[in-house]
Amino acid sequence: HTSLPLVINTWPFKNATAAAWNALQSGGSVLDALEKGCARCEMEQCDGSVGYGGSPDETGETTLDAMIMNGDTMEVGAVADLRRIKNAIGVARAVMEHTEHTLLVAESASVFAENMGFVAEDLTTNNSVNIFSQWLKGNCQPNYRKNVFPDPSKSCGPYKPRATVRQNTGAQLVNTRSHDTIGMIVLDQHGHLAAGTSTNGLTHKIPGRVGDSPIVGAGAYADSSAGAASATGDGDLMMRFLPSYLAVELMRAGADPSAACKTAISRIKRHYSDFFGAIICANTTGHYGAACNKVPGFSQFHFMVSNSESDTPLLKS
Ligand code: SD4
Repeated sequence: HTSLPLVINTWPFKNATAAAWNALQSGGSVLDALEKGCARCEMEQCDGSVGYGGSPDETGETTLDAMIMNGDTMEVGAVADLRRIKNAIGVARAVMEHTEHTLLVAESASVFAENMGFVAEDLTTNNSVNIFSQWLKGNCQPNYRKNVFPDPSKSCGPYKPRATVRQNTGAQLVNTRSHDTIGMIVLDQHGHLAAGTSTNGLTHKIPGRVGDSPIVGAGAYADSSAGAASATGDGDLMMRFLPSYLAVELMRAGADPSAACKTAISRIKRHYSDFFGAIICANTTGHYGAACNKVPGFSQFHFMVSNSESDTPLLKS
């Protein structure tokens, strides 16, 4: 396909696309490009939902999730609930390249990162402090608890389980301003594929909550013999369906990227018709597509594309 190489990423995070593209142009691998692209968003705090200073949890702390996957070797490195380290995608890559493991979490992931030379620093900013204090003033709404007492609408906890039949309450509380991950796919001229994500997750999440982004097959998946995909949106729901894995398997079976993306989203809609989420897909020839459901505040989901057909990243929807 003549339009190779290809970089695509979720949301209008144009500088991330450009950073990945430039890394490829200067001879970097697809992994280098993916890391540079996502790191760019971590530094810029894209939309407040990637990197430090965004999405404070119930205690006011920002924690990060990230993943990188090599579609040639199927190696993966991921971190979840990472604390005090800004460069989550870098730590994910270190997990992939300097350990036999796939996923490191929480405090232990931070210790690993520090030992690997990453700088530990506070991820709190005035922005995250403000989001947190507004939420406390608003009686901790939205609140992600269910079947607990005291009633989450009246109190900021602590909560205890209520002895009732557990109900599926769906995803009513999620709002998009708290909810934009960078998910990226990079494909080079030789057909090497990589996919990855970086996010600060969900605002006001319960400490310890990990979303779809660092989970293989959920937040992203890459297989250089089939294609790659990456998802964004309500990770608590989306990760139950492994949408990125599903989309890649559909492309392997011959679906074009748009159809694969659409089916992966439809699978989730069967159970959660109002869920918010989107997915980007690319196959091994550089064709790409996307699909979404209920992007709050927007009529469509936007993503970025760079390939040899254009010098600058293009906004698509
Ligand atoms: C999460 N999926 O942690 C991430 C957030 C996100 O667009 O993608 N927002 O649930």
